Amino acid sequence: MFIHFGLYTDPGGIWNGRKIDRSYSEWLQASEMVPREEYRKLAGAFNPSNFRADDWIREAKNAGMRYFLITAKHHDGFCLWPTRVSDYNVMDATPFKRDILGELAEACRSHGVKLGFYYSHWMDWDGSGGDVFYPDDVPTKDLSGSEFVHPSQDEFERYWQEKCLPQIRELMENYQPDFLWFDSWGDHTSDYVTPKRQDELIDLIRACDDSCLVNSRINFAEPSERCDYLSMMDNSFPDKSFNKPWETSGTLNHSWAYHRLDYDWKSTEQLLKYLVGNASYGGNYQLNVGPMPDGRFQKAATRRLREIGCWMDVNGESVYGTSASPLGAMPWGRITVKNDADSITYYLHLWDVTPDSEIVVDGLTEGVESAVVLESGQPVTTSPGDHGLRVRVPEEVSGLSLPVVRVVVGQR
Ligand code: JFZ
Repeated sequence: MFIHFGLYTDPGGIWNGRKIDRSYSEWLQASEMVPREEYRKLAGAFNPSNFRADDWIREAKNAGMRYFLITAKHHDGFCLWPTRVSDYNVMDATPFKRDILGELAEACRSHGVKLGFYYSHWMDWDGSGGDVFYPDDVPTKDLSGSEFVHPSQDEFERYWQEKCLPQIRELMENYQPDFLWFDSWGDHTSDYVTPKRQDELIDLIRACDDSCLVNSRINFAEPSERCDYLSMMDNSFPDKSFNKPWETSGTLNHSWAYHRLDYDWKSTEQLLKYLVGNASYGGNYQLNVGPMPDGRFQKAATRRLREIGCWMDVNGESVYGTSASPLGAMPWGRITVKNDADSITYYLHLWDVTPDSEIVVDGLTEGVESAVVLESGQPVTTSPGDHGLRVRVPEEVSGLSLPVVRVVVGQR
């Protein structure tokens, strides 16, 4: 579970009574070029009275999720923990005065869910020297002397040494995260997040805890070889495997943070296909929620999480601990694989099949020991074919959503 939560949550994509231009509500400050002093006033209203860390982590676990990450600091520079490095944080600047990251870290530990932090290491719009963003249609000449001018190398270096690195050390020492998720995109990240700075950041993290994982969006275009896992672009689902663990971060609707006018909710079936599709190429799926200003999840979010959880309750083994299928995608669906000492288990994810018809698993020629529908335990008839295994799709699958057939073959 990925969470976007911060000062941008209250406005929820509306500013001065108008829907903001950018579709990501967390981009309010840049989208509307809100002067910093004005934007900072949002801290005075940040008070999620119904925030219960345990409820968030319980929903994640109930959905079958095994790890959790939250926006410790997003592009606006506001921090969800009582950092000593900047008073622009939940304890010093808001009436809420609680350590949101600390409460979530505790809840993750008590529920056995892995913990990670999103940290905007490149963009920081609080004036401390991080890089800035302004709408493409604003001529730079009108920006001279404004808050929206890219920082000089000296200004960025001051931000890097006096805010970014010290805060990463704080997050590591205070909360012992299992992984960090840095954010960048596009080419000009390298203007600031140079190979030298990537090394500096990774050195610090390794020195604090060499088991803490770092993602490739430390510099999306030119990630250090030392990064541990690959982060795809938002909501992009590759049709191939990679030589490193990888993940796609995706939204339930469109915006990452809560947006009052974002009704573009994806169907539970589509979300499950993204999860299984990535698993069939050896990748993870980080599904995002943008909680409401009072801290609760929207019903549309909770409903999808719980429906995904119901499917995972009966079919979870076809995702957890599986690896990419060497057989690739099939016209009728996807395959995930689990290798054991003496057998290989193929999970056939039946997406586009006709009940009581035959499908072929191209390339699967080993002898079958067993084949059953995971959810019902119904035996499935198979026979070796010219190009692969012929599988008789039972009539009864019509009553199942995204049914999975488990086929066990003996190791040669
Ligand atoms: C980035 C963030 O900007 C966004 O707010 C969210 O946190 C997401 C997970 O990561 O998303 C972006 C932003 C810009 C581009 C791509 C992803 N872009 O311009 O290509």
